[in-house]
Amino acid sequence: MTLLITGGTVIGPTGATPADVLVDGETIAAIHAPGTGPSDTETLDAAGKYVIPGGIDAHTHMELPFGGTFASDTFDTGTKAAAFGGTTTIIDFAVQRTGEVVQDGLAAWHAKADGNCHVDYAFHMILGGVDDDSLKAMDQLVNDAGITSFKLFMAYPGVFYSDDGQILRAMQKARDNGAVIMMHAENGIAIDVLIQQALARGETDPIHHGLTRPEALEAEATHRAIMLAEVAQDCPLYIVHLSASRALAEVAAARDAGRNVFAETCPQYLYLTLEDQLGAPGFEGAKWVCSTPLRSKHESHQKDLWQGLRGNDLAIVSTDHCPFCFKDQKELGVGDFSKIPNGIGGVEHRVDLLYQGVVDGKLSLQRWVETIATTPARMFGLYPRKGVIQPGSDADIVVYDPNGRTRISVETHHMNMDHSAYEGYEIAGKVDTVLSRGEVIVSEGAYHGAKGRGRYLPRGLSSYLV
Ligand code: DUC
Ligand code: ZN
Ligand code: ZN
Repeated sequence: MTLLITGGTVIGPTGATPADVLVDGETIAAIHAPGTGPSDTETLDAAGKYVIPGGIDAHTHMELPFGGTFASDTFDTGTKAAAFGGTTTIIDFAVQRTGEVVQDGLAAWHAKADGNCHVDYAFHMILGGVDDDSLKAMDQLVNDAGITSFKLFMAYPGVFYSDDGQILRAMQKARDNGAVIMMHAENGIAIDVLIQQALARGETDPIHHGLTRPEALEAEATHRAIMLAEVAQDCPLYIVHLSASRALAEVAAARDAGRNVFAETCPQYLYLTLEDQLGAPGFEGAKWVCSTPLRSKHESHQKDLWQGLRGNDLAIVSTDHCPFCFKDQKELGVGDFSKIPNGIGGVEHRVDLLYQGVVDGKLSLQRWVETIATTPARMFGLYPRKGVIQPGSDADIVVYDPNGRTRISVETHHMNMDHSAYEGYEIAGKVDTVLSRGEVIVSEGAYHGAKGRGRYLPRGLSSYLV
């Protein structure tokens, strides 16, 4: 079946071009000058709208067991919500828990996702224990399983934490096999001291989650990760959920020095703050407990992060989608902020929230598309199948209406959460139509896809590998 998307403006990393896009089956067949495509096909009118590659959220945690509970979106609910928001690929984190065989952790993630996803999906692998076996497993995952990126944690001692020696060994392995090391860069050993001291002083409210994870300990860990990657012969390093100015400065300095260092930020760090959200009265702030934490509005973090996005020191915007309901889940931390499950849900809103950056003059249209789709595809070995509108690529396409409006609310979102981190936010734009591999799965706010239609995407090596 063919479909001609007519009258729209195609946005890609190289610019905005009025063009008609011909979809044949699951892929893009041709890009035609306006009005010159075949006349015997079904058409989709995109006049006055942007035609962009489907969003790729390179950082989600569906069903993650964490903080004594499970992230509340399943692969079913989470990928459907993603589709509504114009995200047609997610890269979730499979988990090797400490003491577990890496391949068993991966098999468990396939079992959760298989047959349940509404859009295509891939996996990174969290290594909860770096030892001889897991180092060997890294090679096997890169060569046979389509997993070419591994996340390590400098935070969460006793849970996911790796020490510097373990990190160095994993980086050396990645340097050899071409994988990317993704780093949760916070000094978890020092943070745990600050947490114990705060609790001993009776400081139990959610805001103390942020106050015990100061910016300095993100910057320090970011610096250390960059230095360890240098020792590992410039192993490709990708800093996840970067939230703060001084951590960004570390990444920028490394990049200026020509290093193989990349970073992502997330919408929560671009829009939400320590004071206004995490510091909300009573226990309300628990909704915004995530790590790295929201930062102070009295410092220049948000301005610096937007600038970093413009200049490519921040390559990607992902969500770190890790939703927990307020009732019974966030409430596990009443009276002790350290027991609040860490995570914010946002997989449905990333494309819109970043478009608001375009409206606000903080990001160009091209950079919007690059940070939400094209660069994630290139960074994580999905390009050119995903992340671009060009012949031969999967027909994952979003028709975006710059004259529409989106109001974010728990009343209307599709994520399995009993609150919204962005309640009441208004976006001057709207996801109009979403195609996933040529199939219209969302139009006029209605869902036409199906659970199980999403496919696993084995990934290649990063396009940015040098
Ligand atoms: N941070 C979060 O907020 N949630 C899940 C894991 C993480 O690193
Ligand atoms: Zn993390
Ligand atoms: Zn995460």
